[in-house]
Amino acid sequence: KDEKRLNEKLSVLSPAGSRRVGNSKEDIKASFLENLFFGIGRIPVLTTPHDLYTALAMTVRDRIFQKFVLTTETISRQDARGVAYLSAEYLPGPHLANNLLNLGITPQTREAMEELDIDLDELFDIEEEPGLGNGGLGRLASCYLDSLATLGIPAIAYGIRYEFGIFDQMIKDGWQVELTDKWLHYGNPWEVVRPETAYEVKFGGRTEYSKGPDGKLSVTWIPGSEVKGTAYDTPILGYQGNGAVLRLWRAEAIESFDFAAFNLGDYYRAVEAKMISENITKVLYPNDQALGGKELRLKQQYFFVTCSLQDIMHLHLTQGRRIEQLHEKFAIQLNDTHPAIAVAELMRLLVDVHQVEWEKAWHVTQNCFAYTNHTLLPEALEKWPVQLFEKVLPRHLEIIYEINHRFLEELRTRYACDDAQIARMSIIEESGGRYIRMAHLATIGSHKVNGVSAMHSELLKKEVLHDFAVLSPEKFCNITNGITPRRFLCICNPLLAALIDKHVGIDWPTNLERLKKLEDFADDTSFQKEWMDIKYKNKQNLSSQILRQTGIELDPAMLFDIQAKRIHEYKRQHLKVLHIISLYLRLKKGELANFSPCTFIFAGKAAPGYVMAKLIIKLINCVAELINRDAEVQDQMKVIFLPDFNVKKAQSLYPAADLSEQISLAGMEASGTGNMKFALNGALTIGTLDGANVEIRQEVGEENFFVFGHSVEQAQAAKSSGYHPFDIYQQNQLLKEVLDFLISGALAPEDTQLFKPLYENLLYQDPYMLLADFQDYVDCQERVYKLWLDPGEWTRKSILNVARMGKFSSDRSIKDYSDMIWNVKPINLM
Ligand code: KOT
Repeated sequence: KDEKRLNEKLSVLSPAGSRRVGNSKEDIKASFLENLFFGIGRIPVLTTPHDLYTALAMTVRDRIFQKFVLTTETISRQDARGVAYLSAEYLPGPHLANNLLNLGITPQTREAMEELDIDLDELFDIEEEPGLGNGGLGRLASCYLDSLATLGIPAIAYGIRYEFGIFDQMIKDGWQVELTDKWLHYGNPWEVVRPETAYEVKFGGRTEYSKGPDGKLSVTWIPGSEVKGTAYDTPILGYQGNGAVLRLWRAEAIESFDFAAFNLGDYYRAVEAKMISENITKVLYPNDQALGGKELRLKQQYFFVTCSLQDIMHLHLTQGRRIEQLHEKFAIQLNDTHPAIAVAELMRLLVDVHQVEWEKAWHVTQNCFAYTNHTLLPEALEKWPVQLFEKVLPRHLEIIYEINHRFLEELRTRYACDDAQIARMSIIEESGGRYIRMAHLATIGSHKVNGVSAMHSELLKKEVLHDFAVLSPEKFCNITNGITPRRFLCICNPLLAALIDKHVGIDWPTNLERLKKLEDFADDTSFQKEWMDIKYKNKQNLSSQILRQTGIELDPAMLFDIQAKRIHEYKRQHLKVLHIISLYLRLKKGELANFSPCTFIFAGKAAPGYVMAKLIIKLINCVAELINRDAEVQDQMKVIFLPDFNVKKAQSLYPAADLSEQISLAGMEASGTGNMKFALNGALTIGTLDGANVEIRQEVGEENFFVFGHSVEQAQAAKSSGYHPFDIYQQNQLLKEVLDFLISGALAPEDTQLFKPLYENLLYQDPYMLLADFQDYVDCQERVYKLWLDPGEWTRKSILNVARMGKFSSDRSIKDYSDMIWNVKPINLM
């Protein structure tokens, strides 16, 4: 009955007749052909594969828009409170398969294509994904947008439409080579440009103060330059219903032509102005977690923040509300400090533009914003040199000084803080150059601050934001990360999803706790058999992909041991390498008793300027080359570096993993989300007590998780009592052999010194304590190999892992944000 009512409403709201957007095989086929002809001017015999992909994308898009009309109408009619998510990065992954799933039309679309002799999977393969992020943080934003849409919470996600996203990674002679990303090369059928939704953005210049007729002092910002931000909307459909919007801003020249310059005959200068404006959204900065004071990066941040805030205010005011009520209608989430300038910008817009009194404006600001921290790594905490900041955003510097002045005054008078504490808490860092600490600005300007796993949130309060947490404990909370089970199970692992459907019913994708029911089948041998068969098929799939890409043949019967994530020393890919070398050396000496044939797969990008991370990639490839060519160990081990890790590749890695490597030094990985994706697809985890590993282990049961390594406390104790990696090297015979092997010439005969920097770093500094955890890791792996010899028991644990992953649905995370931070509720479509 409800469905009928909704459909009636839809037919009133959307002008198109129902035929065009019907969901039967015939309807889909007809509108596909129509889009092919009228949308891109092709007939079936004269098409490229890309034409076919585009026509199908348009066909799907029509259906999405039809649903969207309803969501938009309902939000505005119910005058609902909503969320604005501000993030400099998103990694949505390929849209086509996701949208088909969410519309519930995958089977009939596949049939419609089959009737036209088109393989739907080949169309999936054609899609270029938007690589508008570096890794975990950007993918989290996209999982959250999926859940916001699915739960029916009014939401807009704001970000930057980078023309070039994260670089494509190639491997040449074992080294990473970066190529420019071309995601927009063939056009983007999923976005709609909104030229009428555009805002002006000022940079540089100076401020002027004047007294108005009422005697009040007012400030004018006279900019040095100006650009325009135009909205590009991508509809994000939730599972079976609602929608949300991803609104990305592109920088353009205010006037596409500088006529003043042109009239003077300087045509090139006129066009130059346009080029300079467009530079702002040209490229995503690929550095994860360490950025110097790059002026363009600051401009990017301010650019997307001001467009987003102006848009939020515009939406608010056009609903006939007062600007002082902004916080009653919008919760604005800051995804790390990249958008933290929003605190100063909202104050500027309220005070300078809308003439709201400072105290009132501050109340609105603090109640709008909440801030999520994603890292404790000191080099990742954003700070801007005051000088640079003043050059780009002179008015904002004044506002930040005022915010800071009032805040420090309060510390002195209300909390009687001493000078040392005041210096620690100030937004301005004064020791060794003056910097603006963005985490402090975000914390002071927000009503809530959260970490992304239980452990990380505790460490945040104990370390980076300790003083703030002591003064305002109620401000701090934890929201453990989650992942969307739609993309990371339904789509990437259809065989497993179908098996689960059969045994627990079909509503688990939106109620992930339902997976608990799988516990009933953990000991059922025929169920185990089906489970193992699916894993085997997924490993076959991955193997043929790897064969195509690298020319290396794999045996799906081997244990697939995978580490896929950004390459970073703290994530310790090189610890895995040391382990592989130890196995190889022992195998060669005939000393390895308990071993199960293993395929080790690595995937991940290194920041282009991160020399050590790039050397680690080279090391992996040298080890791979040596081992894969050694006939003696052929049946025992293989090592693969799968190039160009992205969301699409990730989707075929997770379902094929037997073992998931989550081996960062404890205290370093804020949460991790790959750990959740692997476990949800039936991999067992070997991991340290770091980030969300702790909670995963708690959920799946200690006996179903391979834990090793120093705890945070142990690591900190070891460091403060003087950590001497060289002593460990000398005392551990196996470790010594492995490390010496790095510089023995066996790996790089043409340059024996190649890995010396890595070698020396480990022997004399070892900041991420690989040596301290090495032996425990090796021992723990032996337990892994022992269990592998008992497939029934392994499979039982694999089933229990999946059964107990309910907590890690991003739907749960978003419900937590909604209750604890945003105070928002789903809309009612009826
Ligand atoms: C990058 C630059 C500055 C500050 C933070 C980052 C950052 C953090 N980028 N990605 N992260 C990761 O975020 C994920 C989602 O919360 C976490 O799971 C992961 O542990 C972070 O490393």
